[in-house]
Amino acid sequence: MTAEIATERGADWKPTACILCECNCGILVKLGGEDGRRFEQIRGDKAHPASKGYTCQKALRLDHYQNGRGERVLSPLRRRADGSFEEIDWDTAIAEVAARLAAVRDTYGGETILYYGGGGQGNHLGGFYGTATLRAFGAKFRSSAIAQEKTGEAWVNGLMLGTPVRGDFEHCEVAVFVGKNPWQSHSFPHARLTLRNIAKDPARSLIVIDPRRTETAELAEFHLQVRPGRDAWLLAAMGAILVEEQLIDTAWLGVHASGLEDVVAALSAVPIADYCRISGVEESLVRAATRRIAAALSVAVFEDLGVQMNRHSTLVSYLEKLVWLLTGNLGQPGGQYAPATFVPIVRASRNELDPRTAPRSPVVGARILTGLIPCNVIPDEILTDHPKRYRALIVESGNPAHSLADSQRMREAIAMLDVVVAIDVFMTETARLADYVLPAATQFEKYEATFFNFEFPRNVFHLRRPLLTPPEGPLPEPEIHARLVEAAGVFKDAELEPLRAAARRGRREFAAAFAEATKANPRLGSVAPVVLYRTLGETLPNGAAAAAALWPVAHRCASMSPDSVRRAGFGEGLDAGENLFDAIVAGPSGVVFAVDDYDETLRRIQTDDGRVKLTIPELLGELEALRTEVPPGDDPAWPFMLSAGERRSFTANTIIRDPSWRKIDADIALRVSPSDAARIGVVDGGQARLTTKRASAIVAVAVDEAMAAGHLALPNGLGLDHLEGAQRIRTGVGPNEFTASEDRDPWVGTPWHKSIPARLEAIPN
Ligand SMILES: Nc1nc2c(c(=O)[nH]1)N[C@H]1C(S)=C(S)[C@@H](COP(=O)(O)OP(=O)(O)OC[C@H]3O[C@@H](n4cnc5c(=O)[nH]c(N)nc54)[C@H](O)[C@@H]3O)O[C@H]1N2
Ligand SMILES: Nc1nc2c(c(=O)[nH]1)N[C@H]1C(S)=C(S)[C@@H](COP(=O)(O)OP(=O)(O)OC[C@H]3O[C@@H](n4cnc5c(=O)[nH]c(N)nc54)[C@H](O)[C@@H]3O)O[C@H]1N2
Ligand code: SF4
Ligand SMILES: [Mo]
Repeated sequence: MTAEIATERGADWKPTACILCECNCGILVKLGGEDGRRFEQIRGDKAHPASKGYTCQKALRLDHYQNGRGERVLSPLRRRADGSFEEIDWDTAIAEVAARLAAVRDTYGGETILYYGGGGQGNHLGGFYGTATLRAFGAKFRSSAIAQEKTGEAWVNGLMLGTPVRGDFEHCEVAVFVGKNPWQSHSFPHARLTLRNIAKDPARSLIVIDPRRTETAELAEFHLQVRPGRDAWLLAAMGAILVEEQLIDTAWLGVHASGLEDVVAALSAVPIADYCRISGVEESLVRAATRRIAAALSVAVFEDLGVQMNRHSTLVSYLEKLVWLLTGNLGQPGGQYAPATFVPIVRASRNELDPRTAPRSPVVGARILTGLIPCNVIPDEILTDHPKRYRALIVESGNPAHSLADSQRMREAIAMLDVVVAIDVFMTETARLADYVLPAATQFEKYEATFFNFEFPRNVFHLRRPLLTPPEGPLPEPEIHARLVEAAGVFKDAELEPLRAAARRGRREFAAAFAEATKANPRLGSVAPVVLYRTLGETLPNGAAAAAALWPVAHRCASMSPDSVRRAGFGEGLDAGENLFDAIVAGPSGVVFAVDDYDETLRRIQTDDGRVKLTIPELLGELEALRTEVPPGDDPAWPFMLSAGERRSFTANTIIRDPSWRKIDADIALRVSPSDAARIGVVDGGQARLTTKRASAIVAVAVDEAMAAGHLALPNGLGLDHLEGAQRIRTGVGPNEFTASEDRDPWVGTPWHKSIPARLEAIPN
């Protein structure tokens, strides 16, 4: 750390990161208050190599997570027969949970234990240790929120490129956002600054595809105001225009891609004018935006929930990628890049991509991608008498009874299980349905990190240090998993003694001892994170035992991306992994673990022949079938399309439960266009009845000029309880009361949350 940064921070400013979105901006926190535990002041950390001092308004309100009125769980809890909970001590909780999971394994097989979660926007270390618990009890299947948003894109990226990619918005000439509102949702560094820079530069353009005139669309040169759920027709038209107007970069494609003929044939057959009309966007505007993309030196694209949680989501992911691939926007500044990997979090494996070996879920046979069961099929996998139905559920840092599609069916499914264990900081909607609740320390009371490491050309990993000690009761997840694994009897503590002794002598000796021990007893290797935590962990400085599981990760990263790690200054060979690991443990504001050049992206393409595969036959079939499909949204019985779960200035999934963290109350209301509001007779600040095929409820209404007629938007992160005195108070209604688990993508099971047929009615006086 330089002297300058040390003074700027001063002694009382402690470095950590914001945990509210995947950017994880570095922040400095000044603690205060009577007990010294309040987050009195928060500001951006200039020493953080990715965010460099940037934050948005949400980070400044993090005290509401740490010290808000969410119902914090302070002791392990066990459900009584009458549904109430009693406090139990940790030894009892661990012994009983282990016995219950073992009983499920012995009676029905370990594969009937499902693990959901493992981390939200700011915490992935716990889920890493959770892998050891799964192995200890023979569990095979896991799921997380990623399997309700990113698996379609992961499949398409896997088939076409063999690697995840992201857009370089800082340097692009043209930025395209498809169902993404980065002004509110961020997802790349310095989002608002970057958007403003593009908007004010006459040489650059912003293209936004969104039914709402969002804050991002407001800045855009081209706003393609698509009708909800009709992006497939729009993107097909854009691809077809590239072909028809001969805007394809054939020179680049000739060198870097294969399968162009099939794609050109399929796109040539698209009736452009019809598809533009179906999409609701003027053909001249679609053509102008497409030409702008083709004319640009570089185009960066981000598709997100507006299309990933929508009809034809996997097809749309494919068409979106075709648009930037056909125009040659891969592997150059301002185009798409493949970041170096620390932990592969959204990467489909070769096994998963190969139809002969692709794993499937045990009951309904749903495709498993990135190791995850599609969230929408979880109820189908439980509410059945199939012999392999799940019998037990471990939920860690997730709130599936609230966040996943169809809360009603999810609650029914959870009630059918033999045992449910929730590991959470708070008494969540899911924890309340559990048999055991194991209280976790908050993300500021322990070592934490995320694996959302997508920066380029300098990629960053940040191991955060605790700011506070946990109160009596809650434990960090690595300790919880270590105790569960020990209770499962996977190893005897005496087996760890030689490893501990070796760790005290040095890292080299430890490496040799670890290799030997796991060879002699493969069960030790199967729970490696816990073994490392209990051995190597005890020798790490500043109580950083939880970092121990990152030791093999650092080595794997250094061996998989040796040039990148060397360029980041960590040397070569075994030293590189060791040096990287030491730097991670030593660096309180994050570490640049990989430095790349732009060509690295092309080298990271992992298809059979190292070229981009343009053809995905299944999806070309779906493209063809659009011709005869009745587009959604014209059913007179359901005059509205509801987007359930919009990101706003004060939403953050279900991480903050205290509603007073919001500075704007209207943030929680259903948005309606002025013309619809007038027609129905609802007013801004009033209430109305919202109905879908799944539910009907009264909601607060905000009349919003940015909404298109016929479109409704309900925010995410509502319908959460917090405590006022001893009373639980609920704010708003959970978006997934209105959603249905069967409404999902045929390939990967992602939900159609953003175009739900709905009715909205005034409430009679
Ligand atoms: N403030 C805030 N930021 C967040 C989060 C948060 O909770 N709050 N959560 C984080 C997480 S987990 C994620 S995954 C990201 C998600 O980030 P985004 O995907 O940007 O979030 P959303 O607001 O859900 O959806 C984006 C846009 O999709 C549009 N949309 C709705 N229907 C359609 C449609 O049919 N077609 C198209 N093209 N667009 C449509 C909506 O109008 C909206 O503007 O945000 C992250 N950042
Ligand atoms: N209808 C609809 N539904 C949606 C969306 C939508 O747009 N529309 N968006 C979806 C998206 S993109 C996402 S990512 C999901 C998110 O849904 P989930 O996967 O359920 O994640 P979160 O809501 O972030 O829940 C995080 C949980 O972690 C807990 N937690 C916080 N810190 C810690 C910790 O240190 N340790 C432990 N053990 N727990 C902790 C919080 O209390 C909370 O219960 O929601 C999804 N649901
Ligand atoms: S952009 Fe995301 S991580 Fe950064 S301060 Fe805002 S919510 Fe937090
Ligand atoms: Mo998400």
